Amino acid sequence: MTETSTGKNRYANAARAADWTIDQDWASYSAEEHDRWDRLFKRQSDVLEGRACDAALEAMHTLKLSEDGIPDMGRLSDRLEPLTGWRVVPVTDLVPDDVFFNHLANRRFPAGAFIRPEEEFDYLEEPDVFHDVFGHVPLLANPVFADFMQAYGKGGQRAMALGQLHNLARLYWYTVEFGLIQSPEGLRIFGAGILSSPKESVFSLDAPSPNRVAFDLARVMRTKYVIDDFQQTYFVIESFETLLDTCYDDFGGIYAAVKDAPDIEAHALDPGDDVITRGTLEYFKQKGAA
Ligand code: HBI
Ligand code: FE
Repeated sequence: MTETSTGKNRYANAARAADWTIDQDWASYSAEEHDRWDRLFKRQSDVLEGRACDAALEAMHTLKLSEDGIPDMGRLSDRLEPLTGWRVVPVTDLVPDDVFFNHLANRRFPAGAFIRPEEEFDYLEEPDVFHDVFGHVPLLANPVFADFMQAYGKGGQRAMALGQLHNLARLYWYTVEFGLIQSPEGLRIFGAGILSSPKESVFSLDAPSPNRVAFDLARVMRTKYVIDDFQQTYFVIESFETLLDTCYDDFGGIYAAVKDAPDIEAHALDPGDDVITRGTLEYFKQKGAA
C-alpha cells in the first residue's frame, strides 16, 4: 500500500473490509471532482477515436461511461454484471497481490475510488478512478477478455505459490496495461495504461521509437518493464481469443519454461521475435534509458 505523499488520495485511510474493499461514498464526490472526470473523459474519448480497439469504444457506450461525473461503482456493476458476471469494487489504492488475484478470480475488479489531483491531470503513477474505471472496466464487458481476466486471477494465485509472480506480472503489464491488438484497420490499443493516457495513446501507435512485437507468452514473461515512462516495446495480440488461449490450465507448464530463462531488457529485441516494427529507440536514448 503506497502511502500518499501529498494527501492526494482522500480515501487513503478509509475503513477497509477484510477483502480490502471500501465504501466509495459516491455522494462525497465534489463538483470539482466530477468536473475533473468529465474533462479527463472528454479529452481521452477524442484521442481514442481511431486508436482504441472497437471492443473498448463500444463498451464505453454500453456501460454508459460518459461525461456525467465519476461513476457510482455499484450502479456501474449493475450494468456490467449481466453482460459478463463482473463487478467493480472500490478500493483505496493498490491492494496486496493475493487479495488482487482473489478478486479477479471471482470476477471482481478492484478500482481506486480517488480521482487524481489537478496538478497530476496528465499523469499519475497510482491507479485512480479514471485509470481503473475508464481504462480497465470497458473491456470487462467483452466476454472473451472477461474470461481472460478471471483466468489471470487464477493464474496469479498459482504463480504466487510457485514464487514466479514476477513472470505473471509481466504478462499483465504487457497486455492488460499496455497491450496492442491487430485489427483490419491496423494496430489498435486495448491496454488500460494506454487507454487512460493521452500521450501514450499517440506514442504507442505512431512513434517510431518503440519496438512493436507479436505477442508470445514466454517472451513477454521474460521481458522487464518500466513503470514510470512510456514503454520501450509494445506487444501485439491477434485477438482476445488468442490471448485467452494462452491461459490454458492456469498457465501450467509455462512457469517451468521461463523459470531459468534470462530476462530480456525492455528495449531489446530477441532473435525469436516476430518483429512488427523495429523501434529507433530515439525517445529512450535521448533519455539515457536504452
Ligand atoms: N491492486 N488495486 C490494485 N490494482 C492493481 O492493478 C494491482 C493491485 N495489486 C497488485 C497488482 N496490481 C499487481 O502487482 C499484480 O498485477 C501482479
Ligand atoms: Fe491498471
